[in-house]
Amino acid sequence: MLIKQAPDIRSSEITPERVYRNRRQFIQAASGAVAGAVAGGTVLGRYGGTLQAQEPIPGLRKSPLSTDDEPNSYEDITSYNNFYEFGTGKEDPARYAHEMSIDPWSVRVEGEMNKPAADVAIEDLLRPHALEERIYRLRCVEAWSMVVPWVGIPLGDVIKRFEPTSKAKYVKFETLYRPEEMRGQRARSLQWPYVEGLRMDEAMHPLAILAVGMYGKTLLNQQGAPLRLVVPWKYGFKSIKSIVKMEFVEEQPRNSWNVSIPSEYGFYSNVNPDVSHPRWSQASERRIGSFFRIRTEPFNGYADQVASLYDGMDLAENY
Ligand SMILES: Nc1nc2c(c(=O)[nH]1)N[C@H]1C(S)=C(S)[C@@H](COP(=O)(O)O)O[C@H]1N2
Ligand SMILES: [Mo]
Repeated sequence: MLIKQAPDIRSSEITPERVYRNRRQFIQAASGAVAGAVAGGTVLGRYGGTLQAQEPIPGLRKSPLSTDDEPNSYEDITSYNNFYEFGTGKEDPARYAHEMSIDPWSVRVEGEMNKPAADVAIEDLLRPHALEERIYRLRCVEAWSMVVPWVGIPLGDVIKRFEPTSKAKYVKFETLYRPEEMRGQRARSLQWPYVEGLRMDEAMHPLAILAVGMYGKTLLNQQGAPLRLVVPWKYGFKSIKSIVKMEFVEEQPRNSWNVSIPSEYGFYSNVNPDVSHPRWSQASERRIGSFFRIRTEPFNGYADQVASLYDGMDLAENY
């Protein structure tokens, strides 16, 4: 894929040392690494003419839940993105997402839960958990796909800490709303903030993760730094980026794509080759970086693990 050379890196785009230190602390907290275990300092990625800081993440475990598919290149994964907060073009996120500041970052957790509502600093959200590498297929509803070596933690482990009550039937997520830094939010391409949701049993499924990195380093902003959802058996739009809020709710949340075009995008959005999108077939997909189309698998190849979540449901009706 296209990698743009940085034509002109202004010093204002270079992250100050203080920010590096903070980010390093959050990664160390999360991976349980002792101080000084981060070798090599900061790694800088150059994409779309911008410079962003990434931290190497030490002490990663490899998850047995990974796919054997060959991961896409780092360049493909970080230069061809959907993140409408920065524009509707696939290259817009790589070009403009550096305008979003992600440090400090906290997540508001509230709703039907026993623990009191709280603004949880990302360091504290991650601290009790061991980060692991999970290689997953990501299937966009637009019939392209990628394979990404994510770094993250099971969403269910985080949810349990807040002790949702029996009234918590769904989890609702929201992305940062900050139009000064997210130029796509100054347009009405979608409802802002971006909202997504999962049924509680989907959210608790061990395949659902919160990702903070990929290829062994922290996420770039265009990927949804510093914290995004990844739900590999669903179309990509469920995997909401740059999360600032998690709420336990009784009613099914109205997700942004469903609000904007309900006839085309539902709530469940499980990958399903048998149910066409109104404007195109979902039977096959093009893996980014490859010329050929491949067959799309039910539940994106994760049917053995997740199909039972939908026993008795009509998946053409509940698309
Ligand atoms: N906040 C937010 N999250 C988002 C989107 C978005 O526009 N805004 N796009 C979604 C879509 S349609 C896809 S396919 C994936 C793309 O993830 P990637 O860019 O990391 O491949 O992010 C999803 N998460
Ligand atoms: Mo997508």
